[in-house]
Amino acid sequence: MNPDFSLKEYLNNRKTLIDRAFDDYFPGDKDEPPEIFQAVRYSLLAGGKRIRPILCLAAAEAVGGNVEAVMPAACALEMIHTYSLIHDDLPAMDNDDYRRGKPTSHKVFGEAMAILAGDALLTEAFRLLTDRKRMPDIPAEKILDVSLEIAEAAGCRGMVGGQVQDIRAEGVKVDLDTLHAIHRRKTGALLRVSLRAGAILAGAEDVALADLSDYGDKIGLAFQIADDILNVEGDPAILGKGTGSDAARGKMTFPSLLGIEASRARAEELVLEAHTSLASFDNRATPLRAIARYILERRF
Ligand code: GRG
Repeated sequence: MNPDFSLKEYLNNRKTLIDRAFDDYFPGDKDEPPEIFQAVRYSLLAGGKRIRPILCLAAAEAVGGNVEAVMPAACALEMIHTYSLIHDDLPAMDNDDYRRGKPTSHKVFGEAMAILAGDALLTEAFRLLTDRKRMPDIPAEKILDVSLEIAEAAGCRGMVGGQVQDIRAEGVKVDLDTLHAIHRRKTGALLRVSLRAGAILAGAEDVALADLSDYGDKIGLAFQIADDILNVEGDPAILGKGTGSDAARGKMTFPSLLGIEASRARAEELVLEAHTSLASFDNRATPLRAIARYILERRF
């Protein structure tokens, strides 16, 4: 690992670039009708770690690509993620009052507008992806491939399907394989495709793409285990949302199945495996190596 590399600086720099891009795509509430633009901006600019867009940009970098050239795809991934959080927080789902340290969308704008803000973010994400003016130097067939992969990762075969399996499993005792299968779709698919999107758009060779996909699988699972552990022993003030909700809902999680220590040990193993997946990459993958560890050690 490059000894001069600072992950903190890297993440801050990337977050600034991403926020600037969002400001450019959604400049304010001057558009009609203003309520929907306000609701979209409220959730998009509410903070968050920006892990998915940062992974997309870092994957592009790791294969020698240019960060700004893939920014629309990176932002589209964050928009899909943000829509999923808004809908997940709705009374019909988790009924949460706080997200990213702020009142949830439906608490501020009402339920109808929160549903529409989620719908708008999902739709606008594909608008951003498929607008030829946004990524003019990238071949159209690569953009098409990436759009399909993202749609698959976000839809019934990915995140939405995983959310359905997760709801179905509430209060039911499931085994470790089932838990893995749920999270591979619910959380893993979007993280994995974030890496693939950045790499494909930057022109990655097949071998590099396969290694990055493997890295994505490992960190996707590690991310979910870390999330489950934070739900047990995280600090709500730092998390920006409540804890203990998994146990209250009778949800099977990695800590409830394996215990906290074994869950942490499994996540540690996954981070090492993720590093192994990047063995053939040079220093341009330094950020990805550091992000794998951050995913485990994060406190929010
Ligand atoms: C409603 C279609 C639909 C799907 C919801 C993502 C999701 C599926 C639900 C969110 C609930 C949850 C706790 C999922 C597990 C892990 C996860 C996605 C956490 C939130 O992502 P972070 O930590 O959030 O990247 P920030 O706020 O940093 O962007």
